Amino acid sequence: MKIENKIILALDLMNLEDSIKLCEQISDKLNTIKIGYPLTLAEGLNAVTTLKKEFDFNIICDFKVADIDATNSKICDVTFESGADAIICHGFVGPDSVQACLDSANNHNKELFLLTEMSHPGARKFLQANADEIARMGREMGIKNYVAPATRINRLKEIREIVGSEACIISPGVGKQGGNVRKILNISNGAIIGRSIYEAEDPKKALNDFIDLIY
Ligand code: BMQ
Repeated sequence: MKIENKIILALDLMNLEDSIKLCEQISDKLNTIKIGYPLTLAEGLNAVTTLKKEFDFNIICDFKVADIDATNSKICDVTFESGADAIICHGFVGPDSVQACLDSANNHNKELFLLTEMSHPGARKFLQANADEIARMGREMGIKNYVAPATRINRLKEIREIVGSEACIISPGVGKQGGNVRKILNISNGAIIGRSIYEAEDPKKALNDFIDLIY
């Protein structure tokens, strides 16, 4: 997946109309957006289908899929059929659950991102202790794409070492959560940015300011 300007917009607005307006403002500078539960629970998977049709972005569905294998297959299949180009799954559920997501992605000729460690403070409590193992599992399974935190640069480096230089890592936690876009893009292939853009008075300017910091 080629991420224009190395920025992925986390489109966590609560309705499709506002989402379309925002996308119209930024679509000349971005080609990849991440859509999660806020927008899809509010508007349905139709939000994915509509945004894909209107803008032809790369759409990463952030559903943090974390169920048994049979259920994961169904979640991934319906997501890919709605027009998503990629889906994010959790790794802590283990290899059978993750394999079901990978199989669905491969069957649809789409991509899977494996979430390793999360960016928020609470990730230290349970997830951090197992994040390296999750990344190792992903590598052994042949997974090419990962999510790792922009808020802990040392952990990001450690996860990069495990998954290897060829893997694609995208990182949430820039801006509002404190991560530095320039620093993390020495390690990650893309920065996921939400509120710092969509809550800004001028989202286009906010995005351009991030791009100026990168280049
Ligand atoms: P924001 O830039 O903090 O507003 O948004 C970050 C986005 O990344 C949100 O959609 C979060 O749900 C998501 N996210 C995250 O912040 N940390 C993680 O570890 C995983 C994740 O998906």
